[in-house]
Amino acid sequence: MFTKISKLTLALGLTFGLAACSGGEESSGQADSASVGDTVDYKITGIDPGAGIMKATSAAIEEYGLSEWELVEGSGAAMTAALKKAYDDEEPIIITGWTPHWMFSKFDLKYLEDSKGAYGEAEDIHSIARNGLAEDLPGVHKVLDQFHWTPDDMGVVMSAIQDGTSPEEAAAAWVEDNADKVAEWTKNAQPGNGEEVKLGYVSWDSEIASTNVISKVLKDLGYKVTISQVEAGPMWAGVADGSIDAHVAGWLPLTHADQYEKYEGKFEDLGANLEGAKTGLVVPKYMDIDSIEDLKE
Ligand code: PBE
Repeated sequence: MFTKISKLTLALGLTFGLAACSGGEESSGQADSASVGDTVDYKITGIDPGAGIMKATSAAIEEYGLSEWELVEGSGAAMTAALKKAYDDEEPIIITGWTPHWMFSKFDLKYLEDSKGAYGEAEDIHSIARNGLAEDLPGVHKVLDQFHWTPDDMGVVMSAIQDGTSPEEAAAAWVEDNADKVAEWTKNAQPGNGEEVKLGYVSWDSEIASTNVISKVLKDLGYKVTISQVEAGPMWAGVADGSIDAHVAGWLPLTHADQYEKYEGKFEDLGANLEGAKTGLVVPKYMDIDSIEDLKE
């Protein structure tokens, strides 16, 4: 539908020349008759309901006065599948997106400008440990504390997984190729002797990558690591009640602000393991909108 409209607009533009373009800026994309909302059924393709980005998006819908819009729940995997399908057909789609994510290297995408700051400024991803981990497993605590990498590093692992490598293998390959970085994380860390370590994570592509990497590093150091896939709420609750030793998926200051406040004092924030993350509404570059405000039209 979108493609047809584009072609029609283009044809009209060619036939009638500038006279047809009353607005002056009209080029291709949404014709006057179809608003962005019409082209996507007023739907924003979301992910799992527990994700911070879902809450931020509900708030954005309020703040920008997008009352006719619906945020559709799903999962990270369902969202990227919908994105791929739309992209292949050059159809419009609006998703809840984030960086680092492999989707930005697979597809030409853009964030919609967020003039009201509904998605905050840049986010960092923090490592979060249960209270008492430093005393019980000082070596693990030290590695988590020293774990620090870049969006590009994470991108390498994420892309490998997306291309079909298993998360364990992709993590192992990255660890092997980045011995210098790993050596910094494990510097002065007490090796393990089969002690059990339980890490929690949510199946967001970024966190599948980071959790598998840190798990591999701890295993290589001699610990017996189990990684458990959980929802966002239970991940934070698990660290707070001690049933999970740590997670490396704390998006702050905004995305997980609720969980952070809820359990403050019941976990140890080991600081950022990655800087320069971001969340927001994301669309393919071929769509003729630039800002969240444009969804009102
Ligand atoms: N995310 C990816 C998560 C954090 C990691 C942005 C989808 C969220 O809670 O929204």
